Amino acid sequence: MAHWGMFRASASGGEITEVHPEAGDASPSQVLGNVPGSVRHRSRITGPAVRRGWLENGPGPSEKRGSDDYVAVSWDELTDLLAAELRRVVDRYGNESIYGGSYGWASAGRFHHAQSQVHRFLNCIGGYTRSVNSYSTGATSVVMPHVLGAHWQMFSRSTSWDVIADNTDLLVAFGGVPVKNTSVNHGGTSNHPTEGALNALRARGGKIVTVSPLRDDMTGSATWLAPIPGSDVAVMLGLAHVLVTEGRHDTGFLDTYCTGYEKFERYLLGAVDGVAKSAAWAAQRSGLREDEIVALARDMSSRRTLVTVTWSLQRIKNGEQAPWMGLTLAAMLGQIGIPGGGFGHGYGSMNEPGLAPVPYPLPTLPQGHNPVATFIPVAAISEMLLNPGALFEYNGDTSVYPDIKLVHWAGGNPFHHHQDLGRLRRALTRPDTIVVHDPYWTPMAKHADIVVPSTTSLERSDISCTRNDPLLVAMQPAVPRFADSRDDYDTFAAVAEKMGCAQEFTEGRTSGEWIRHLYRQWQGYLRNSGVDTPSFDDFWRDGSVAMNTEDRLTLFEDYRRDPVKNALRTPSGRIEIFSEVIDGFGYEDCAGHPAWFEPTEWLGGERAEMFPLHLIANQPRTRLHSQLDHGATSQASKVQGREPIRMHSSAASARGIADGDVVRVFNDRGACLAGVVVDDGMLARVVQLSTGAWYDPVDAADTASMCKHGNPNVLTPDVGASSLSQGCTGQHVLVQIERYDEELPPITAFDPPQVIDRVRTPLV
Ligand SMILES: Nc1nc2c(c(=O)[nH]1)N[C@H]1C(S)=C(S)[C@@H](COP(=O)(O)OP(=O)(O)OC[C@H]3O[C@@H](n4cnc5c(=O)[nH]c(N)nc54)[C@H](O)[C@@H]3O)O[C@H]1N2
Ligand SMILES: Nc1nc2c(c(=O)[nH]1)N[C@H]1C(S)=C(S)[C@@H](COP(=O)(O)OP(=O)(O)OC[C@H]3O[C@@H](n4cnc5c(=O)[nH]c(N)nc54)[C@H](O)[C@@H]3O)O[C@H]1N2
Ligand SMILES: [Mo]
Repeated sequence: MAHWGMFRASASGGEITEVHPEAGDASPSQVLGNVPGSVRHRSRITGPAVRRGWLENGPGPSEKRGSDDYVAVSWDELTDLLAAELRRVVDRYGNESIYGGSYGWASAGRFHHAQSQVHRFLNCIGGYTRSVNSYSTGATSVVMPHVLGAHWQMFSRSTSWDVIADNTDLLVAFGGVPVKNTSVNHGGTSNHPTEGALNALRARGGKIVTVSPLRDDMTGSATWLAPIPGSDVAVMLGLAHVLVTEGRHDTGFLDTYCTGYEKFERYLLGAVDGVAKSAAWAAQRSGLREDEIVALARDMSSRRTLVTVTWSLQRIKNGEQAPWMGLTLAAMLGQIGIPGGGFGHGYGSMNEPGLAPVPYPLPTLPQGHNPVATFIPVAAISEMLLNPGALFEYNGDTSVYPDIKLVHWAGGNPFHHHQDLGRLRRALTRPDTIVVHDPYWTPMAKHADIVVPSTTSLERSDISCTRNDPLLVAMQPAVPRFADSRDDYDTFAAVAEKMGCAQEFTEGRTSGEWIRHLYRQWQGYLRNSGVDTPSFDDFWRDGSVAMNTEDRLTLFEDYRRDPVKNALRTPSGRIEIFSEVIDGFGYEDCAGHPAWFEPTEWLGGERAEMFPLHLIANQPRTRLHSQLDHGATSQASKVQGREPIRMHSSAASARGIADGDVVRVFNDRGACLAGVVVDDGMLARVVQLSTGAWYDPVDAADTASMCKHGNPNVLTPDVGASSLSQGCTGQHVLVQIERYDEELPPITAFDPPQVIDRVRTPLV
């Protein structure tokens, strides 16, 4: 099982040679094609290693990170060094000075889940500074609990695809429903039903309107509206304005199920600032036609309509507004809680929304208790490292950035996920020590002082399952452990032993015993709820257990049925179109109701005079994030070895650029090369370059160096969505593009650094 689907692997000589998707999967992911050849790829870390400068000079800030050599050490030496350094940092600076947020997707599997392992371990040694929220839904996860009393429940208990296919007459999809993203589900998935559901909706006579700068955010027939990126809130306000001025809004629903609509309406109609957020006003900001907006609003109010907003729309500056305004628009239509109507968030962002949830808890490795209260919003990593002691705003509180001495990462790649990589590199010079566990020499591993070679999930046993999939799956190793790599669990157990907390960490179990234990614990829980499951041995032999799911859900059906008994977990118990709590925070960049804020990175502003193209840094079609970028599916998409950038023919020809050319994409933060694919299925001033090409600087010693491979995060802004959420804003960035006529530098991202073998090359 992988995050992108269930498969069987054929192997030979310690390597995966072929993968066969699960027979029941309606639409297996092409990302599976990256797996063959990945175990013994040259970018694997073959054994424990320590950065030469760190070994020679001891811990301390260093500008050599990212360009230093490494020294091969034994496992015993590595675990000695790691235990001693953790002990030194804890004794001298306290546990708060360890940053253990360790954000990232790692691999599927409940026991070997890298974040659970590193957090459990760090808790055993007294805790760590943690991170809160995700890069995925940073803004949503803070605003939605205030206004809807829910966050992840919106996805895991969303209206199911069957219900949509059977009932929705009009699907209005902001950000589309990009089927490419439904490849993936956190923790795995055994089926991919999205495309089939969209086709079933169409076959019933349902209509789809996709609102997105890219045509292919919707597959199959649909009406395509392409607003200027970042202008969706203006479009939604324009739609809302038509509803009110034509008396098409559902006042009964707003009175019974919502609070604060009147205050929002005053803003909408211009009573507050003298500006009516009319369809004409929206047309000016979005580039859509006024009559298109008016017609859509009328259409929406006369049929069973589902308004859905992808997560990408909140991964921008003021990202709270689009989902909040989408919800408000759906509330005005009055169909929330009715099958096939209402609101959705994240259809096409991940496979989970629209899939039936499992009604009981899943086997989980307990992470223990973290006595350190210090935290950061996850995307504030550089900010924290560069500004110890500085104050920051978050969700109504003012907190202080800690002074971090040691960064401990397992299962994530900040050079994939973070913005403004030049700034991240400067930030990573600051700590005394950086520890990275990864199977591969990722750019993050190449910035580590202590490099811990992990196994991949193909090399170990585990249990996988996720909250919206019926199958609990026995993951059995397909190949033996690669070279001198180890399971993260065994590494942590060895370090725990040296630090005197082995019993607390392992509870006396091997990894095999833990997997059996987690299964049995889960089985006991289910038995108490009257559900029988096979014995562990039968489960392991058969390969999976099918669980019950709650089929045919409609989001907030229960709330609609009885808004008192099933009150929402908001202060008012209702949908908060105006939130007294958020209003009370007094933020300039987030008001008490959804509102239009002019973006910083957008074509409507001054910055576009300097950088006239809007780059969409969205999720890659051909892989999960940076994982297996060297795999066949990912490599097949590259252009002259560079990540593909899609451009409209008019933007390309105006710059003397042809399909297949390599270009330099740049702004005042950085530059990267990319390979051009001309595509007219997008706005003329929009370009699209997905995340995930491994960061590959021309000069590894220079933090501002151009990335020759095509990582868009050398360009993106490192700023929080707002004082409320501080969410990641990596989706949008303004750039300029020129043809690159110089000799092409070779791609070196997948080459390991120089690793000195100490036996043969003694250090002086
Ligand atoms: N510009 C821009 N940037 C973005 C986004 C965007 O839209 N635009 N999207 C953001 C989003 S939504 C996300 S979720 C992030 C994703 O960012 P990440 O989750 O950090 O990206 P991954 O490439 O999945 O990194 C996972 C790492 O875990 C390693 N790994 C796999 N299995 C194991 C294991 O068993 N043990 C250990 N120790 N390591 C393992 C992999 O080799 C890989 O290096 O990126 C964010 N970045
Ligand atoms: N194949 C694959 N699937 C994935 C992932 C992956 O790495 N690979 N990553 C997974 C993860 S961790 C996450 S969090 C989700 C993320 O899910 P999302 O954030 O929803 O995914 P993106 O692909 O970044 O963006 C979806 C689409 O939104 C459109 N868009 C961008 N800006 C705007 C805008 O201003 N207005 C409008 N209307 N549309 C806009 C883009 O054209 C883009 O294709 O994807 C998941 N799915
Ligand atoms: Mo994500």
